[in-house]
Amino acid sequence: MAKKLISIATLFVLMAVSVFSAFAVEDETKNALVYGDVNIDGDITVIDATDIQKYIVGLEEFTADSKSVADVDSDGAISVMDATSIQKYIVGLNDCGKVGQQFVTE
Ligand SMILES: [Ca+2]
Ligand SMILES: [Ca+2]
Repeated sequence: MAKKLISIATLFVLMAVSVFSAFAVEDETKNALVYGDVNIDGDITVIDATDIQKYIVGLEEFTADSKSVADVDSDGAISVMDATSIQKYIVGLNDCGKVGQQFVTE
């Protein structure tokens, strides 16, 4: 009887661990997208601002994820204003829209 209880307890622990891991993976995916990090390399740099300028003139293709985090002023369009907001963020100015905020897909 005691043996049976132990194996049931072990089963619950294993279930709890796998549920926890599933949540951990989900969180990691959500953390990956940040407004302004257009090339999704984990940093907001002048390269991201440049990528937006290239996108505007047709030199760069954006993935759906990149498009989601590129419109940092939330006006519905990816424009030079968004690139400017990223540049402001880099030099520490205010009025940089949602740059640096986490993008949540809900
Ligand atoms: Ca980046
Ligand atoms: Ca915009």
